[in-house]
Amino acid sequence: MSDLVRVSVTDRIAVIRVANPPVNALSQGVRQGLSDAIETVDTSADIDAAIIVGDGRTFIAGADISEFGKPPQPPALPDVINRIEASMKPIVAVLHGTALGGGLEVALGAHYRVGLKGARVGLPEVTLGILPGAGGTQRMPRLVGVDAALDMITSGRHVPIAEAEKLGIVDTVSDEADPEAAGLAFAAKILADDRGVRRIRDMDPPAKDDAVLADWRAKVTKAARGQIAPPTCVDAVAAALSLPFEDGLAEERRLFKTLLDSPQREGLIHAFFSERKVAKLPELKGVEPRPVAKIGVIGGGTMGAGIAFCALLNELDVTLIERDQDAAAKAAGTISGLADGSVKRGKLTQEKRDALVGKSFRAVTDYAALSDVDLVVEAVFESMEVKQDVFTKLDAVCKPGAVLATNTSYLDIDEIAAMTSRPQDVIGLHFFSPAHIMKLLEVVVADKTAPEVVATGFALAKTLKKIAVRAGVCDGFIGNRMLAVYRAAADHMILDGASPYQIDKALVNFGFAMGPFAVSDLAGLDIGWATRKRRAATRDPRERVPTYADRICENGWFGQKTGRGYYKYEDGARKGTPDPEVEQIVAEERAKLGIEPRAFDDEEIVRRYMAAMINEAAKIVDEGIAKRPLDVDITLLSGYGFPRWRGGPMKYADMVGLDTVLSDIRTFAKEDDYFWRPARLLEDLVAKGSNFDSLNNED
Ligand code: HSC
Ligand code: NAD
Repeated sequence: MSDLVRVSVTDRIAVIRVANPPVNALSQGVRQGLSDAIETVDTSADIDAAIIVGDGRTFIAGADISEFGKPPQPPALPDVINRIEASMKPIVAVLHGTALGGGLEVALGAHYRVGLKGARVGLPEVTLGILPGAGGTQRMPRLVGVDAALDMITSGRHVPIAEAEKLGIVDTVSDEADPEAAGLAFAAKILADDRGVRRIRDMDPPAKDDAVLADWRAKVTKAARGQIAPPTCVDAVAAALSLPFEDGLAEERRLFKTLLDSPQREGLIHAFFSERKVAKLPELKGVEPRPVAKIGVIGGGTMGAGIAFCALLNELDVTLIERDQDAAAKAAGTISGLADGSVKRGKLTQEKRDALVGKSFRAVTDYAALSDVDLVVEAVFESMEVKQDVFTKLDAVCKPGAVLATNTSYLDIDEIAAMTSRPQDVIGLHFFSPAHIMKLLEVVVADKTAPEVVATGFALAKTLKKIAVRAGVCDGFIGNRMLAVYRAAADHMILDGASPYQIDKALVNFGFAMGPFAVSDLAGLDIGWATRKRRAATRDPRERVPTYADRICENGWFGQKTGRGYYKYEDGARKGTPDPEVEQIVAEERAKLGIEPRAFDDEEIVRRYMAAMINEAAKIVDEGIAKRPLDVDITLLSGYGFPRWRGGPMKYADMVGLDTVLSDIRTFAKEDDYFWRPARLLEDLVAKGSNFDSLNNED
């Protein structure tokens, strides 16, 4: 018997205990152990029934994701589950923690299911680009009906145990805290009532209604925007409704394999593991963060108010400092408005809202109110002078050990830190707008930042339910520095003949949440205009300048907030429509520059955009601004709308082939060898026949 699955017997009931920490994933040893355990149960005259429990904090959280893409090792999970179901003695699965994916499928192979309070169940395979491939798509519809099954399978959501009981996924929810005790009590009752075995495979499937399936297919295909797993899940469930059980299983396995072999699966699993690895930095091993309960926020504008609200929602005490009473009152009003919105959407109770805004928050003007805060986030205007003045004041009032953070987008944090007597406590915490919604937090480490301060940044991100990425100091850190370059590639394509609408469309079709021009309209065109003006004096004469963008700004068209930008937003619409006047401006600027426009197809647009992005990312990794390629991937996935199923730009580059990307860059360099300068790291990796992923495991 494998060590990962232990069997003991209590009162003629076998306890099959899966012990594969941390989440009892169904690795080969667990599958073998489960199979052997059922054999023992079936052949022992001393056993009348069995319960399957998970050791530690959870039942089984699914197949072992790290095995996907490697040669399969027997026994296959579907066979193990069929073996459990075939047992002649009642088998009870006891679900605590999270029973997910293959874990829930094991439970569906059992004859009865008991849930513990607080447990959640789900079939999240779709989020990894696959489908429940161990009978989930065949058994779940038989158990809960087509709509409930498709809802779970195509969304991957974690269903709270009370809802799972209502749906009929579990037979009962036990009050016991201990899974073994709950399972033994339930199994004893099954035996006392002589209820015997009960197999989902023997249940009739729900009737097949083609119209219902067509609706689901249309709905998930639209939402999936290029992802193949969701509609394939619908196909698998359709098989459950029309085929005998065994044939349905075979069809499920066939569909599973097509998804398993797809690059989308590779991209999504890379995203899954990278999201977990991103916070594991060798430099933070064994470093304790400083405790943070009270924070200060300086500036209550777009970012400051969002950061303050996010902190309040996550139980921190917040003191906000503004320039004068009016601005403080305005900031307090913004935060009340955000809180009211949350109450309206059912995210916050009125009572909780009143406590957060009334007791845990205050907006004032006197920096003395910050004397006992543990951490401050500065979010004032993007001006070195203003920020340095703020940090001088913070240095004077904050207690020793308080972390002093800036939310600057581009400025040199070393210069800001130099204004204080404690540069070791100064760090960048770069939030994204809207700060209470966007997941990404760049933790920007300056020259003298102490390791505990970096650890505190990561711990704060966890408190705020954000994904933190470590970045070094440079103009724009990881994300905005890349954005400047891939946006420039898009601008060059416009100068040469593409339209903003064609570029946006090509990139949305590629999978981006939005195209770069729609993004600019959302963020405000004035930001880029100010940056161009700031950089004009130091600009290299070889740099191509998107003068058309300045012309648009000169008209006062700053995007959505002014009703006009690259797109027109009529009557406050949030989705813009193409603007012929913008195209006219672009045409005029091309003529002024003597450019004869040429046609671009969508493929070339994507190749240029991605090559620019990947090349800059390679420079960022080479310079140590991002420690690993995965840090770049997570930045783009969680802050810049990069399609998750492509894994991030570095993973995408690996999948396309670095030699292909480099060859594109060299081709483009023939017309503009100033912009298209290949990154040294990219050249090195191509020369070695290696890839970005090879750098993800270096400590
Ligand atoms: C599946 O089940 C497919 C099936 O349909 C079977 C198909 C077979 C078909 C065969 C046909 C022939 N595997 O997240 P945390 C690691 S697909 C391996 O920080 P939490 C994780 O990397 C699976 N490792 O903890 C981390 O490692 P580290 C469906 C897994 O408490 C550590 O565990 N299931 C793993 O915040 C802790 O994880 C899912 O998608 C796995 N399945 O959250 C569930 N799961 O310490 C995925 C976790 O080295 N997991 N790890 O960094 C989760 O959603 C979360 O981990 C939990 C816990 C909610 C379980
Ligand atoms: P904003 O103009 O909306 O707000 C700035 C606020 O700071 C104003 O309310 C102003 O009254 C206040 N302020 C100015 N000087 C102050 C002082 N000395 N003391 C106290 N309050 C003062 O600006 P924003 O968009 O919130 O940007 C703030 C910072 O966040 C900037 O550094 C910006 O680069 C950065 N940032 C902005 C975004 C974004 O999308 N807007 C995203 C990430 C980071």
